[in-house]
Amino acid sequence: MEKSISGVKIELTHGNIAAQPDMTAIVNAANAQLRTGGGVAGAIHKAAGPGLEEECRPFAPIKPGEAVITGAHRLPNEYVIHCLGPVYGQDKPEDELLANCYRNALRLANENEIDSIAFPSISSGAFGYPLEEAAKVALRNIINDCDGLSHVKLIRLVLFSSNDLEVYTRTLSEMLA
Ligand code: AR6
Repeated sequence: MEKSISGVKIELTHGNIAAQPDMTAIVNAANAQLRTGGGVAGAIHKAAGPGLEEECRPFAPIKPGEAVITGAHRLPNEYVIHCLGPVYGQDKPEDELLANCYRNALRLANENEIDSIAFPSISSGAFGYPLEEAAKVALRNIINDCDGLSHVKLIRLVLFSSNDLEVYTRTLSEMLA
């Protein structure tokens, strides 16, 4: 699915965040220590190689909602933006902290004159955020921020399962209806 909002294209696709060679930046669903892990963080660090953890070290630890930017090392992108999502039921208010991830990542992308950025569904894996709620927060904040983006022209959400893609597609259609 594709939609254009204030000149910014929003794309929803099924795939692996670590295999998006046409995107300038990809977003990591990080841990506070900015180390490798499971899910998205594991896939990104594995593909990037050990230089990514090394570059991340001085920035750690980060707090829920925060984002930091690094190079992409062996990944086919220029940048990785690392966001720490909230652990559902623990870091509160969850919706504000999750919103801050998307907003801070887009701010960093725009400040670094990045034209295209791919996000995973932050917090909806190991951190337990219910997918439908996570999709609403992600899409609402991305849509709201499109107006203020002077450099970002393409925002892609890379969903790991066909069910996740379906939920995001339905949520975006309802929001724009
Ligand atoms: N590409 C795109 N999406 C993926 C991929 C992938 N390669 N792998 C998983 N997903 P998660 P979180 C989906 O757990 O909830 C890590 O261990 C997944 O199905 O990666 O923010 C870190 O070290 C889910 O929908 O991130 C942290 O400790 C979504 O991406 C912790 O997990 C997010 O799942 C972060 O937890």
